[in-house]
Amino acid sequence: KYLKGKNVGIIGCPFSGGQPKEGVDEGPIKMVEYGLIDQILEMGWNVEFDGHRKLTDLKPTEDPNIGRLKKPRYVSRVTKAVADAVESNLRRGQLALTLGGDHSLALGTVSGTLSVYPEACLIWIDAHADINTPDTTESGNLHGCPVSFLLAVDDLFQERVSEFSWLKPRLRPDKLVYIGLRDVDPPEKDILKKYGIKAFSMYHVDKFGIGKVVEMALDAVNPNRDLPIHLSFDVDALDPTVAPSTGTPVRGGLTFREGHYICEAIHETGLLVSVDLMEVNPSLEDEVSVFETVTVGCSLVRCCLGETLL
Ligand code: 5AB
Ligand code: MN
Ligand code: MN
Ligand code: MN
Repeated sequence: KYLKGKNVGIIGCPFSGGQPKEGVDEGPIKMVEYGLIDQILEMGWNVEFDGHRKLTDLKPTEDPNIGRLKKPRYVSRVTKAVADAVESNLRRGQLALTLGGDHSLALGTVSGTLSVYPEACLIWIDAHADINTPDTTESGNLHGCPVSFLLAVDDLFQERVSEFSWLKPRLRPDKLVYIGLRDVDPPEKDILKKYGIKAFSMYHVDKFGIGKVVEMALDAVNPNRDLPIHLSFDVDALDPTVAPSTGTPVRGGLTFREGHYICEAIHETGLLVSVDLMEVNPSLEDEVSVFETVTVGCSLVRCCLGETLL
C-alpha cells in the first residue's frame, strides 16, 4: 500500500491539442457535470478538486510542426504542467486521478507518477498502442505517441525531441503492459516486438477471458504484487457500442463488463496510485451516445476507486 486513506486529487484536463478533433477537451467538464465528484464523495473519499486546469493559457502563439509532430510546443507545455500536478498529488499522499482530454496527456501523467514512484508499472487499456515515434507516426498526432516518449530505451528514435527535454524517459519496457489492442500500426508492432513489450489484444481477451488476462497482465509487470500501478484508460478500448463518443473508435472492443472488471481487479490489488480516464469526446455522435460515453467514463473511474457490485 502506497497511499494512506481514501484521498484523491482530481486533475481536470480540458485538452485536445494532441489530436485534430474539437470536443475532447469537453470530456472532463462533462464527467464533472454528470456528478462524478459527488459520486466519489459518496463513496467515502476525500476529494480535492479546484476546477479544471486552464490549459489554453499555455497555447503558444506559433507552434509549427517539428518533423511530423503537430502542436509539439503546446502539448509539451501542457503535459509538463500535468506532470507537476500528478507529482504534487502523489507526494501529498493522494491518488492522482486525471480526466482527459486526449491521450497525449499521459506524457504528463505517467511522467509525474514515475518521478515519485520510479518502480511503478504502467497498465495501458486502449484499442491503440500509442507507441508511435516521431519517425513512425503517420498522423503526427501526439496522442498516438506518448508511450514511445516515456520508454527508457536509447535506440528507439534518431534523437529525442528537444522540446520535450523536461520529460525523463523512465519507463522500462518490462514495466509496461497493454490490454484491449486491436488497431496497432505496423511500425508500432515492430516496436512491441523489439522491446518484448507484453500486450494482450482482443484476441487474448476472447481466448482467455478478461479475468485471466488481467491476472497475466499483472504477473507480467507486477509479479509479486508489490509495485505501485499507474492505470491509463483510453475509453476507446471499449467497444464503440459501449463508448461511441470518442475520436478514434475501433470495432471489436471490450464489453461494458470487461472494461469495468479491469478497473475493479486493479483496484483490488491495493496498489493503484494514479489513474487516467482519457478520450471522452462529448461533441461526437448523438445525445444518447454522449450520455452513454460520459456515464461509462464516470463508472470506470468509480470502479478504480473501489465501487463494487455487491
Ligand atoms: B489514441 C494512430 N495510431 O498514431 C496514430 O486514441 C491512432 O490515444 C492513434 O489511442 C490513436 O495516429 C491515439 C493511427
Ligand atoms: Mn485509443
Ligand atoms: Mn490512447
Ligand atoms: Mn482515441
